[in-house]
Amino acid sequence: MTSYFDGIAPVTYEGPDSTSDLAYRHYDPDEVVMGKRMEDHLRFAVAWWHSFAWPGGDPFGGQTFQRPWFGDTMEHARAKADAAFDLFAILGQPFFCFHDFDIRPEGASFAESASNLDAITDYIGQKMETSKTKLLWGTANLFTHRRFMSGAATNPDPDVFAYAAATVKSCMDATMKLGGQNYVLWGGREGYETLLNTDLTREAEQAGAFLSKVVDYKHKTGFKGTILIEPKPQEPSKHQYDYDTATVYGFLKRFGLEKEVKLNLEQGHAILAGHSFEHELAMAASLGILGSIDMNRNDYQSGWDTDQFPDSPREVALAYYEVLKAGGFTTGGTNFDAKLRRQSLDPVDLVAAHVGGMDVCARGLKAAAAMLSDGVLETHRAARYAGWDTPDAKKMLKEQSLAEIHDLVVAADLRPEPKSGRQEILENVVSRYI
Ligand code: XLS
Ligand code: NI
Ligand code: NI
Repeated sequence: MTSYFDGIAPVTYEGPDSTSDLAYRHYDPDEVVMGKRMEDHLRFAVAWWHSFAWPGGDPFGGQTFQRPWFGDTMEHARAKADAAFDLFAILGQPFFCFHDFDIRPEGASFAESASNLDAITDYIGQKMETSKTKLLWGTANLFTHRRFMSGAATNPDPDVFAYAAATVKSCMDATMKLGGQNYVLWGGREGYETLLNTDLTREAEQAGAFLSKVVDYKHKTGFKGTILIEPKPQEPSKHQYDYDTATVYGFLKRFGLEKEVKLNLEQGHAILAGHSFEHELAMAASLGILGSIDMNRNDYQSGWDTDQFPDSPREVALAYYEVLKAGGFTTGGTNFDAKLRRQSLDPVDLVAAHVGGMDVCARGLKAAAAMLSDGVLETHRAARYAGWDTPDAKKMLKEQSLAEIHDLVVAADLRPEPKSGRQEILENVVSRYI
C-alpha cells in the first residue's frame, strides 16, 4: 500500500441501514441475483483516466487536484499505478480500464512511447498477479495530442492514419498482455468541425478500412476479447461519425463488420444524442451488438459530457433491465467513465464517488431483476402485441401483398379500435420496484 489512502479501510457491505459514508448499502458482491453473484452481473471497473490522470481543470481554470503521482516520468507512472491498485483493493473492484495516455508518459517518438507502454504494462502486470482486479478493456487515446486534432483514422493526412494504426496495434498488444476482456475504440476526433473542408466519403472509407484492420489483427493474434465501438454524437468534434447505436450499426453493415464489433454504450452519450440510455441499450440488444457500458451521467442542464457518477436508481434500473433482458454481460461490464467534481480534492472523495455509484447500480440491478423475474412489464408487452401471434397476422406480414391486404380489409369491413397503452400504470409499476 502507498500512504495516499491512509486511514481508509476496505469498503464492506453493511446493509441498507448503515449511515457510513463509505459502506455498501446495496452492493453485496456475493448476493445472488437471478442465479448469478452480483459482482459477476455488474462487473464494475474503475477508469484510470478520470480517477488518476484527470487534473480537475475546466475551461476557466486549470488543475485543482494535487496528486503525488502527477508528472511525466516513469517514476510518476509507477506511483500512479500503485495508488490505482490501492483504490481497487479498497473498493474490491473486479476490473479497471485504461488508455495508453493515462498509464505511460508520452515519449519524444513513437518508439519511446511504445517502450514506455511496454515498461508500465510489465509493472501493472506484476501488480495484477497479487490483485483480484482484472482488465475490462484497454484503448488508445487518439484525441488528446495535437497530431490528432483533425482525426485519427479519418485524418486527411495518411501519416496520421498510420500513426493511429500503429498506436492501436501497440494498445491491443498491451491489452492482450494484461488479459483484457475487450478492446474499445472511441472516436472523439473521428468527425468534423466544418463540412466546408471535409470529404465525408473518403473519411468513412478510411474509418471502415481502419476498423477492418483492427478486426483482422484481432483474428491474427487470436485475441479472444470483444472489439467495441463507443458511440457519441459530438464533443470534442462538432459532429462525430459514431453518432449513436443505429448510426454505428449502419457503418458496421456497410463494411461487413456487424458480426465482429459490438458497442460500449455510455449513459451520457445517449443523452447527448437525444436518446434515453435504455433506448440505446434496447436498440443495441435488438441488433445483436450490445457489449459493455460506461455508466456515467451528464448534467441535464448543461448539455455536455460532465461524466458524473450515477445517482438515479430509476435510470440505472431501466438500463440494467435492458442488459438483463438481453442475457446480461458476457465480456462486457460497468465502467465508471466518471470523474469527481473539481472541488472534490481528497482521497476520500475518490473512494466515496465509486462507492455511491456502485451502490446505485446494485440497487438498480436488483430492481431490474425483480421486474424481469416477476414479468410485470413483459406480460403487458406480450399482451399488447398478441394479435401478431395469430396465423392470419403472420401470413399478412410474410406473404400478402398490399393489394391482397386491401381486399381483406374491404371484405371483412375492418374497423380497428384504439387500445390504451397503459403508460402511467406501467410507470407506477416501475416506481413500485425502485
Ligand atoms: C469520452 C469517452 C471516453 C471513452 C474512452 O467521452 O467516454 O472516455 O470512454 O476513450
Ligand atoms: Ni464520454
Ligand atoms: Ni466513455
